[in-house]
Amino acid sequence: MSYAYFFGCVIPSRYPGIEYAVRWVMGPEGLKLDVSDIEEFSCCPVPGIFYSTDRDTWLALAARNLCLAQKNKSEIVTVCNGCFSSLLKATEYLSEPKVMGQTNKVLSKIGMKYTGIPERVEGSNRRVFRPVSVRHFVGIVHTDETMKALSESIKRPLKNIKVAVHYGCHYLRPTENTAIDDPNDPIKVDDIVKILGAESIEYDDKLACCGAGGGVRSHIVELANALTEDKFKNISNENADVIVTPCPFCLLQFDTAQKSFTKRGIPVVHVAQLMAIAMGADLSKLGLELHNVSCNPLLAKIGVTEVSR
Ligand code: 9S8
Ligand code: 9S8
Ligand code: COM
Repeated sequence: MSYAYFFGCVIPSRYPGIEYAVRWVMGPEGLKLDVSDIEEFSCCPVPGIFYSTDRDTWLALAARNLCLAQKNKSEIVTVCNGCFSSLLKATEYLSEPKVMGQTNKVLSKIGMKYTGIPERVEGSNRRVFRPVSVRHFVGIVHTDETMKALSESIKRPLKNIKVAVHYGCHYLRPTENTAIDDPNDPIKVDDIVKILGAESIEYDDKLACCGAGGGVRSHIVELANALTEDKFKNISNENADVIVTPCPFCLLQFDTAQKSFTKRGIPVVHVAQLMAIAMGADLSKLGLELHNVSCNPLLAKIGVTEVSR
């Protein structure tokens, strides 16, 4: 299967080290998957702002991104929960012929048409169109074959590291029809953390929102930070060494909010960065020095040279 990277906005603009980590982990030095770039991808667009306020504009922009993957016949690899949910939901909306027609009227202005990817039905001349496939990085990694390859590629086992996994809302409930994990008892990021040699700890309200999503951070940052503080207290009570999330927006929130309520910060990394650390990537390329909460205590505990800030 060929994949196309979809990095969204937060990763390239705020945490470019996550992009490096994802490329390294999926590429020839890591899991050796067939992934390429589609340069013309735009914002997904962000669900908390566009989907919630202007459904037609949201769908037209999302459909444009889906058309680009359709042309390449690639599955989209999202690395952000918001991007995953937005693009996946768009494929579901577009499965309604009337909605597809209306959206294609808009797309025709830029010479595009969303149909889904044509597939010939075996043993007949009939073609069916299957929706462009939208995947989350975690869903791709968490397959038997890839988990086996991952377990064989650990160079720096994360012994004695206590990880607090934060999943995030759009990972747990991306749409009404689809899930990548059990929404009430998710395991996939915890499983990845364990394969890397670390301990995944339990803490109260593990499945609660980070506080930022749905436009809350943009509108009332104090409220977003207060919600983050509640989660932080529960994580802190269990003496976590690091907060690990599959969502760069949750990462941004945990990493920036902490200074508003604590001096004893807990580092926050994307699950791809944690994988890259354990799989032996060059630590100076992972952008860890750009995180607001220093990652050096974590690196020291893993026993590797700290990055300069
Ligand atoms: S793109 Fe524009 S703002 Fe963002 S990172 Fe994820 S959600 Fe999609
Ligand atoms: S940001 Fe990422 S996925 Fe969300 S809406 Fe609630 S949690 Fe944090
Ligand atoms: C969170 C995205 S990942 S949004 O703020 O809910 O759109």
